Amino acid sequence: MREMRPLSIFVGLTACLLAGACAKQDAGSDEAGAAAEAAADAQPATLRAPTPSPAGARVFFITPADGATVSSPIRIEFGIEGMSVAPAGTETEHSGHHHLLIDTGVPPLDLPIPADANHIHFGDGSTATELSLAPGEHTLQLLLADYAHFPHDPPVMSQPITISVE
Ligand SMILES: [Cu+2]
Repeated sequence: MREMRPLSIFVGLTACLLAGACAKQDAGSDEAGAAAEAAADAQPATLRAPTPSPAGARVFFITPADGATVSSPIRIEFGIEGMSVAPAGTETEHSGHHHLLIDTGVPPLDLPIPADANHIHFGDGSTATELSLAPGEHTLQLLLADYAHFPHDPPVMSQPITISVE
């Protein structure tokens, strides 16, 4: 994945900024904390306005089907309606790129989607992949995000599906 390294730096930077803000608030008195909170409410410096998604936009699994029994490598195809797929870094209206959530819940929707073994980015704009998973039950879910890996508002995500890997 080409965008992996810059994304890691970006996520790291965001985490630092957030951690810094938290540390500052923890160190201060209650009054200082309240003031910091008020300031954060007035001017959310480290957060940005979410990218809107159009009404009715959705992503879904074309394959596999929910409840399917499959064998590795598993062919996974992502469907999208009401929006288009654009590579990460390309800001066009009503677009985003796919993220596959594997055996994990939905991440915080006001932050960039993490990049790790449970959160796979398809920043090249691809709409299918082959995945090797250990035998057993696994959950999969799709979550679309904008050019900067932030989920849209409202978020565009599939229902989680459960597959059984032989
Ligand atoms: Cu992404």
